[in-house]
Amino acid sequence: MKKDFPILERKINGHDFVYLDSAATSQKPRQVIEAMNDYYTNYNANVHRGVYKISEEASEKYDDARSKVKNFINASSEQEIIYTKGTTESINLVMRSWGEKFIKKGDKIVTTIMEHHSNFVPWQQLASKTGAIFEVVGINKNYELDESELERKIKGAKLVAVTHASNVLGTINPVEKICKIAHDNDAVVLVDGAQSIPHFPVDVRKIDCDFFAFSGHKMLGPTGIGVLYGKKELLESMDPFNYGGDMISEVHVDKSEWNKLPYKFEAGTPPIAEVIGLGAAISYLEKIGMKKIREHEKELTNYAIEMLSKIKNCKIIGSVDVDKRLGAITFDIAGIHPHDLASLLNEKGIAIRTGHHCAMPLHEYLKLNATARASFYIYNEKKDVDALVDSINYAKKIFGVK
Ligand code: C6P
Repeated sequence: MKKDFPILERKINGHDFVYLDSAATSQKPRQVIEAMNDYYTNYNANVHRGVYKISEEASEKYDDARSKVKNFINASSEQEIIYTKGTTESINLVMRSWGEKFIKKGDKIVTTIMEHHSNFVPWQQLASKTGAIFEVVGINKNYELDESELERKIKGAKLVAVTHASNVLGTINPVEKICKIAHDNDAVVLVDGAQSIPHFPVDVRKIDCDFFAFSGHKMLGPTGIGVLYGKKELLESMDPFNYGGDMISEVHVDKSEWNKLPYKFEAGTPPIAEVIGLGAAISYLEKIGMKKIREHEKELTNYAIEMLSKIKNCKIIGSVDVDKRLGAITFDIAGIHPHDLASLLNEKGIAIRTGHHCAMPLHEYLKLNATARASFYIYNEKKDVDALVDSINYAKKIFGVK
């Protein structure tokens, strides 16, 4: 499969390229690159506007991608699939179009300490603007959400915003159970699926979430395209996010009327090549099978945890139970700053991420300044883990750390 990813054939600093930063963005297979190239080369035209051949071809491919997304997450209808720029924009859309309309002073918004800033800051800001109560659920010693705190805080909540899987801890949250508790309390649930959808099967109807947000670029697709899934009745109750072309059905000097779903939320010319690229990415993932992808990553994660645990003074910040986590492994090597470690790994052709991974509240909670993170995807192999471990040991030698 690695041969489908041209970038992985590169040499970096004279070494084979070992890409361990797929939680930040995944690499793209030829099939996705070629689908986008084909659009620009052979049928570049705006969609839903022209009655000429290439515009019809572009519209057909564009619409086909929405149907692929709908089937991929098992939504009820294509009207529930809104294209956005990515997870961040999807969540901001909900904050502005649903939150600003329905959240009032004294209402309770519940989120968690393991959120990415994208699913934390919008709610913190909405609470501060409206006078709503902002509650944050903590984690236990196994790096899982504290369930009793969660149940207590959800009581009386109007919105629960929770990540499906943490980009730092790798923890997979029991979102189905959270939706059940939240709905028993009449709360709306938004699930941040940025880190889950690339790695295992997602069924939004089984989860029963009200909103589900994700990005194309972490699931083999291009940047600049993401999705907001929302239950139809909720989307219908919301105001538009942006105003302009395509999102209207009628415009008069004194008033306008909105287009039907999903177009009500898609103002302006959409990112057509990116939508087509996302469709190709979904086809690629489906051809392999999401269950098979999960199995491969579980095996790799297990191996990585086993090998990293053998390194003296290497602390894994996350659960060691692979059934409950993803292959994004955050760790700390006592005595080496993560940035220094990453620079040395780069010399060996290995790419990892360091810093707070856009999860500062979690780092503060865990009393950590910065951490290192290696994250795996379908194209990684055990030999990539071996290269990582060998290079960490090399870095320890260079820095004189035991
Ligand atoms: N996390 C990481 O290295 P965007 O940037 O909109 O595509 O995705 C934001 C986002 C939201 N939620 C979670 C759980 C995420 O992990 C991310 C993106 C990357 O961890 C880049 S900061």
